[in-house]
Amino acid sequence: MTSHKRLNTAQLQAMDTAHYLHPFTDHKALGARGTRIIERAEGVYLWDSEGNRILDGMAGLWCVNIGYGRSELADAAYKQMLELPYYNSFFQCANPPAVQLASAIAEVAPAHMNHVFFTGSGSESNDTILRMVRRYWDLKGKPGKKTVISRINGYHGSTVAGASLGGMQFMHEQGDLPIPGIVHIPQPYWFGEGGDMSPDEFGLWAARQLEAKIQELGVDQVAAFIAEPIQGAGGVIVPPSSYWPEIKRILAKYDILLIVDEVICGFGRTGEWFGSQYFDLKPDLMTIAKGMTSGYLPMGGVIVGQRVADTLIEHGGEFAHGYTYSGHPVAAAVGLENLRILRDEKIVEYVKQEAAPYLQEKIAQLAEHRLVGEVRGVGLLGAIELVSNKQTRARFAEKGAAGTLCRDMCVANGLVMRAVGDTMIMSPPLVIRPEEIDELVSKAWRCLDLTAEKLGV
Ligand code: PXG
Repeated sequence: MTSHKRLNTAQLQAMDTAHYLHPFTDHKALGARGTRIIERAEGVYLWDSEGNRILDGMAGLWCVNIGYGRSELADAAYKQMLELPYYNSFFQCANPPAVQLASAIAEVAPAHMNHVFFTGSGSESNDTILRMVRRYWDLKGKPGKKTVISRINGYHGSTVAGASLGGMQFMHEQGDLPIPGIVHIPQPYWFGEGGDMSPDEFGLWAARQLEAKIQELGVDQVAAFIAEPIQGAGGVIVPPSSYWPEIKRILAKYDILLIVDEVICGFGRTGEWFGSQYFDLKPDLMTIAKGMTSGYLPMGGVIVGQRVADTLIEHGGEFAHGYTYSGHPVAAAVGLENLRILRDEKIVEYVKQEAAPYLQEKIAQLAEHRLVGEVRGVGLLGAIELVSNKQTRARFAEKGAAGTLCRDMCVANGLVMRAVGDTMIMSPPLVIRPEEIDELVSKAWRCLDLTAEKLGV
């Protein structure tokens, strides 16, 4: 067996092409081009196998909240592996880090949310939630309430339940999805779909699609509504300010459970511990993963509010669900240390008071660029919409071409920004410093210039 350290880029790329099937990848195209090998990272920077330094404007995949290279997390994992590398949480057992992590999460979660079910990822968490809300309504004597309402272009993972809850058409097409009992309503994406309405008019219209769907299905059929506070993978879609208050009104009127998918917005991204706090939501269940361990080890979970937890606990009987790695002691020890760092170093406060206002002020200036139709964001999430006409919000003829071009320009110039169609998105580590934000924004401006030149506009 050869250590990867001794292999050069070409050797790694050849082995990769021969053996490695990547997520969400066209392997024919990748084989022709070759993978970029990321070798190490520190703070907000990555280094590839050719020695290029790249500012990571995506915090990995929206997850490395405390930044790279924190040896405290490595030490926590090392110590825990020596003491207890694995034991399960089935059969009346628990391990100290998992118990302490559940308690530490309950401390930062909204006041009425005091229980955690551990999983290995965001997708597994949403699978858990689908099972849990159906169990809840069964226990409540309303077994007809099985349908979950979700949103077109929401993202809730890639397992069968996760992808069904999500509203990504290209995923549904490949898997005969969604599974029965999951339906989708329009998203609150004013820039793309708001037409002649004002953002607030459109926000109300989009929220009222929920009421229309509940009435169409019949309230006796509807178990829950699931949504991200701000859609991440869909293109950093910040709903108009009229949207969430109207959704809250509708959920209360029909007594429908609210599932808030906090996989991206959780653990400080918006400048609050959770996106639910940013929008003043009172979820019955929250999906968590990513920033829970800052991505240093895989772990996810479901934070369960009082109403559902009380019913599950007080009714008794087994909830027949769980994973081998639910409450994994090493992942939990890393999660606990990650929470300690977020809290002791006041990183969430830093986002709210310094980093987010600075980033939002700087990226707002990109709206002056001739290629940019809108810039929006909350906390350390940002989106830049590329258009062919600033006034009409018209796109370029070939959908996604400008975004892909801009993304490639960014990587070539030492910046990771993702493209969702023709929307450039960012989600840097929460610890990004002001001078690193300056670097991010000046590189973004330069890459917009290069993209415009290439497009001939
Ligand atoms: N919910 C949300 C809101 C997510 O963003 C998941 C659930 C699923 O988590 P796991 O851990 O199962 O991947 C996610 C994941 C992208 C991208 O291209 C985003 C995610 C995953 C992969 C790619 O932006 N988010």
